[in-house]
Amino acid sequence: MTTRIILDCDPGHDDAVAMLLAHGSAEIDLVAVTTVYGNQTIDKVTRNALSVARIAGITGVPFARGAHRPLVRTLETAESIHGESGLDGPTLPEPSIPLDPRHAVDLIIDVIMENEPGTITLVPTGALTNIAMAVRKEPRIAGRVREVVLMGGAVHGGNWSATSEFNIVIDPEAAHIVFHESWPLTMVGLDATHQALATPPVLAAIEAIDTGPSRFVGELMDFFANAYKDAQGFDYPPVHDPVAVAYVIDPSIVTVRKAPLTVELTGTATLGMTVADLRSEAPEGCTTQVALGIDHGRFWALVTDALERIGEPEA
Ligand code: PIR
Ligand code: CA
Repeated sequence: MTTRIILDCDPGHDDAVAMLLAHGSAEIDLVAVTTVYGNQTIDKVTRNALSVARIAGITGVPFARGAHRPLVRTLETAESIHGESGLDGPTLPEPSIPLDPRHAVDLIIDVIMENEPGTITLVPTGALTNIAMAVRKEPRIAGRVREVVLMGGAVHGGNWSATSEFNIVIDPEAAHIVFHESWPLTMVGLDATHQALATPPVLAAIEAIDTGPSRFVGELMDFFANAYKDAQGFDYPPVHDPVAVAYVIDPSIVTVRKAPLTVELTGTATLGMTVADLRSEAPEGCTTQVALGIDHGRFWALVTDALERIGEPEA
């Protein structure tokens, strides 16, 4: 049984790895890729998504451009981490597939409404603007998606402020909409993704695959490692977004706990903080859960397996 997913992303070094993992996994059927501003502007991340598609040999999958700014707040990008292009490091090829003419919001709605209920998993790895807009435009999608597995938030701490994670804090109103919908939702936040470190043995295993896509990941990780060292003092960079994809492939790789979740919208020092109520067992009917850790070895084995399966795509 494969799981059909829509990847809604802002590539982004770790988004690129998430796309490669989804494409290379035998357990996943990547049915659409949509983009959202975030790590860089919408034009840049959309072009990056198409360049990654070429490197990975992804064809026959619609790619659509989405929101260019948050619902309420002003646009903020993560150039300090992802560079001027949003995917600094490797040389990016010209895209070889066209963009779908639809807005990402419409592609998301169309895919969910055209497929059997309970078959499409949404995997957002950027700001939640497109997802929030989609469920407001077509509320029936809430009852039709299998689940939402998103990278964002944190139970403890943040990376864009003391309390808040980037994907959530740049559009907290969108996150609030998504967190309070009726669909099952798994928040794969920093508590889990800060364990997904690209350590030297991991990088050696990726390098040993010795294909175009594996060398691309190596070049991405070189830049990402330096940026993370300079900006946040990490010895090795956390590769956030593929953890959400890994959870879809094999939930046993991620430790999760059911808990009511919400997003801080009015805090003066805590805007965009995700609040998980872990005081006691989740109440009956709780549809949200939070990731608290990963199995590092099995997570990276999924990534290297996917790169092996992708092999050397035709140029
Ligand atoms: C990563 C990101 C943004 C800022 C930093 N400092 C690091 C991006 C990643 O693409 C990921 O989806 C999420 N946002 C992690 O916060
Ligand atoms: Ca991202």
